[in-house]
Order: sequence, then C-alpha cells, then structure tokens
Amino acid sequence: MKMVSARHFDLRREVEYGSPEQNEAVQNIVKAVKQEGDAALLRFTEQFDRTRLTADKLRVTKEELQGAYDQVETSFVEAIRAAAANIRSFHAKEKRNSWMDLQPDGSLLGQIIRPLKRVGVYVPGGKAAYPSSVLMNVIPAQVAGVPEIVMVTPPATGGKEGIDPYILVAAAEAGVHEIYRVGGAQAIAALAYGTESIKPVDKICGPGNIYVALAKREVYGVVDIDSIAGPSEIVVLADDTADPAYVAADLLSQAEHDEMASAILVTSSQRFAEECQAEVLRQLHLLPRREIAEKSIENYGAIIVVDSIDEGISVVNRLAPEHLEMMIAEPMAHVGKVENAGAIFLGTYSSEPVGDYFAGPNHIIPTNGTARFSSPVDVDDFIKKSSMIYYSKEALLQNGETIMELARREGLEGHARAIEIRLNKEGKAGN
Ligand code: HSO
Ligand code: ZN
Repeated sequence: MKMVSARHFDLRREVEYGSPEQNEAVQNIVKAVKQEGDAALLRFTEQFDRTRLTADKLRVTKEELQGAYDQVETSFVEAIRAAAANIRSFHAKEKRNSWMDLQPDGSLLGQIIRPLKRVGVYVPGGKAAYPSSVLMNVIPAQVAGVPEIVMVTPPATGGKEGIDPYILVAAAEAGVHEIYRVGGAQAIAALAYGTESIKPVDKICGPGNIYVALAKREVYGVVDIDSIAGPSEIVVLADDTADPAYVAADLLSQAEHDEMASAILVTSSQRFAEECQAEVLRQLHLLPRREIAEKSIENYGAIIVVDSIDEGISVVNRLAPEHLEMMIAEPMAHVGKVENAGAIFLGTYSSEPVGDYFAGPNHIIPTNGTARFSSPVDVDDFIKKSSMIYYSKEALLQNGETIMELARREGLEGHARAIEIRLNKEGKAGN
C-alpha cells in the first residue's frame, strides 16, 4: 500500500459506459424482448446462460423456494432473520407521511406520498450474488409499502443445481415470492416492457454486470432505475490511538470485494501509517480472496499522512467515500465536520462489515465521489409524491392578478385567461 500525498490523490475511477459493441448488443436484446416477449427471453437464456427453459419454467415454484431451506444451515436462516429485523426497523424510521397544510385563506396545500406499485430487483449470478443485498433492496421497498416486489436472477447462480439456495432463502425471508430465473439484459428488458410471463414494473434496482447496467440505462425513462453502483470504497481516518491490526482488517474487508475496490487510510500519525501498512501486507496473505484484495490494494489502495484530524477530514470531504471509518480518539467530537461520506462508522467497534450485514442502515451507498450529492438507498427510493393544491375562492381572488402577471410575462395568454375568467365571474359576484 503506497503512501501518497493528499494533494494529488483522487478516489474517482472511470465509470464504465461499455464498448460500442456491448451497447449495440444490449439495444438489440432489449428490442427483441420488447417485440417478441417470452420467445426472445427464452432464446437469450439459452444463448447466454446455456439453459433451455420453457415459459412455464421461468417462475420459481413454491416447492423450489421451500426446498431451498433444506439446502442451507439453520444458523444462516437465523442470521438472515436477525439482520432483516434490524434493517426493517432502521428503514421504518425513514418513512414519510403525507401532509396537508391549511392556509388562513382556506386553501389546502400538501403532498400525498404513495409507494410505487411494482418493483423489480435484479440479483446477479456468480460470486457477487449476495443474500445481504437482497435484503438491502427488498426491505426499503416493503417498508415504503410497495405491494408487488419481484426478483429476477440468472437460472444457474448456484451452478448446475439452479438458483443459489441462499439467495432464495434471503428472498423468501424478506417476503419475495415472485421470482423468475432470467438474467442479463433480457431480464431488465422483461421487467421494463413486460412479457407474457412477467408483468412490467415501475422501477428496477439491484446490481449486475456491464450488460445489466447498460440495459438499465437503456430502459430508463420507461421505468425508473437505481443508480449504477461502482466498486466498494473505504476510507479510514485514524490517529495513533487506533489499533493498526483492526484498521488493516477493515481496509481489506472492502479490498476483497473487487479488484477495482478502493481502500484508503488517512492518518495523522506517521508511526500508525507504517504499522498499518505492515499489517495490511501481513493479513493480506492470509486472506482466501488475496488475489482480488492484492490487486485492489495495489491499484486503488493508498495511505495519506496528514498533519491533523481536521486536515484529514478535509481530505475525506474531497474524496466523498462510500464508507468512512473514524478510528480516532473522539469520533463524536469530529463527525459534525464530515460533509461528504455515504456511511460513517464511529469508533473501534464499528467495523464496516457491521454495516454491510447487520446494523440496519442500507449497504447500497453512493460510490465514486457521488456521496457529494446522493444518499444510500432508502425508503424514499420507493415512493413518489403528488402535490395537492386546493385553492379557495378567497385565495384565487386575492392572488389571481399576480398569477396573470406571471403568465403574461411568459407570453401564455391562455394561462392568464383561465384565471381571468374566474376573476371576472366570481369577483363581480363576490364584490
Ligand atoms: N460493502 C458492499 C456491500 C456488501 N458487503 C455486501 C458484503 N456483502 C457495498 O459497498
Ligand atoms: Zn462489503
């Protein structure tokens, strides 16, 4: 892990927009599914996932879902339940209520909050199929009140045996029972446009490979999508009261996600920097995923030595990391100065994986500096608001002229007259 100067350091990595060939392939897949429905879905599933299905086999059956429980340890089911309960109670606090305000002139203004009707959650295949991410996508939607939540996932996330049973159990525990074995761009197209077997949704969320990401961009506007998640990031701000072995372990916990993941130590102590550097190397070699973690540390890992905690915080604010750990003597005294960070972990025992799995806040958090302007996934991502306007006669008579002034300034006489016709009639009648 190299020591670098704060001034020249930037966390941002290039966002992948895909090659022209990939974009074209995705556009063709989306178009075919839109036009041909199930037939295209099954054709692409055979082509890309090497799985021959018929339309009646797309949906995961109740028996399969039940059967998944026999393939996982009861300790796993219990762990998922405990995590789900924490995630649910945290997100319950985020819930907004509709509101209405009565003005002195008798008008009513407000917002009506409604859940989206139907949401599709994509769960990728392979190693990145995390049961914890199923909970993090599904639970906020449920808390928002979304009545229909469906999941799609490639047919063989668990190898030849079919869908990974841990994913199925996480889904069932979260309360999702409508699951389709379809993945890739074709799954995204099916969710957006609907097919004979899959009803269209209002929003698609969940991570996926480049084809999934491009397909989500392609259908955005027809449906809503979540933001496209980048590789994991952790910044640890530490002083010499921190334990270098703990901090090294936390840095590696995110480095092991992905070769493009980024783990950065910002510290006010040269001694700590050196001890932590040695610890990272020592622990790295003991990790099962050392090859991934090593590349991540080599390419995107860094140690930045600063003069003070305040200088460290200004580096953090510039980096705007997904996760920030404050491993300093008095984290609570400094946390108010952190302006840009997706999730902030305070003190020795708040190791980042506590948040990844269990504490309750969402682990889908803005990456790549986007914590400057965006927030972790939450209940708000699954609601929509309608403004409500009830104007009383008194309010219209009082403000009509002002409204007309603004309309005429924009050259929109029709707007002005819609008001004027009322003023002429009611104003005369009233006065
Ligand atoms: N740290 C990841 C989430 C995750 N960790 C899932 C373990 N499983 C998000 O940045
Ligand atoms: Zn993680």
